[in-house]
Amino acid sequence: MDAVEREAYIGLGTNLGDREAALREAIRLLDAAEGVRVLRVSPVYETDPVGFTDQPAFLNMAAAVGTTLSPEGLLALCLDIEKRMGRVRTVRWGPRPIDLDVLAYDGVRMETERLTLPHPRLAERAFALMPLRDVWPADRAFPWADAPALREPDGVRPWETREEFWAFWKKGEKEADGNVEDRRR
Ligand code: A4P
Ligand code: MG
Repeated sequence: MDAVEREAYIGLGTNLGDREAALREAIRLLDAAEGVRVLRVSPVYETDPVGFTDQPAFLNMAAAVGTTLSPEGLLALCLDIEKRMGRVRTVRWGPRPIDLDVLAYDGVRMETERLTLPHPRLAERAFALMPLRDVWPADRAFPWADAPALREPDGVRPWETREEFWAFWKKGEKEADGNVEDRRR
């Protein structure tokens, strides 16, 4: 029996090495994984570091995925991709070649030792909320629309968006809607 596909939202962040290449590689690995397909990607934002501030600026973005994995399965995939891409955990909130967080999974609310959904610090973080809003389904209200972090999204700037940035991934399938791609249409 085929498992039901549900929609989940991954936040991506990077502030070490070739940041562009890291975003592209992480999206490619997500889409290539069994039980996951990337439905939409947000524009890329350049963001000032939050938490531990003495580190380089981040690139942040979000992706909507259709998945038959459980929430725990999707988290495990994210951690595996981070590991395969060479992330070594040192300082909490410190610099990283790639960070993949499960921002939300369908309407699921849960809190275990390994996984909290929606992501515990989401509501405070413009660098996660702005791209998440970009990939949120147009026909559903955005639950964090009134979050204070969105009112004055300091330190979050649209990053240079290039036509060819996602060309490898679009596979020539869809035309651009702004710069958010939607493969469901
Ligand atoms: N975990 C629980 N819930 C989740 C979830 N929904 N998604 C657990 C992902 N992980 C979740 O995270 C630690 C553990 O959290 C995971 O093993 C998982 O079991 P981590 O990625 O190992 O550690 P971390 O990322 O260093 O810490 P943390 O607390 O997750 O940091 P954040 O919240 O990811 O923040 N500033 C800007 N501008 N842009 C950024 O992207 N990122 C961070 C990291 C700090 N400042 C930033 C940015
Ligand atoms: Mg993380």
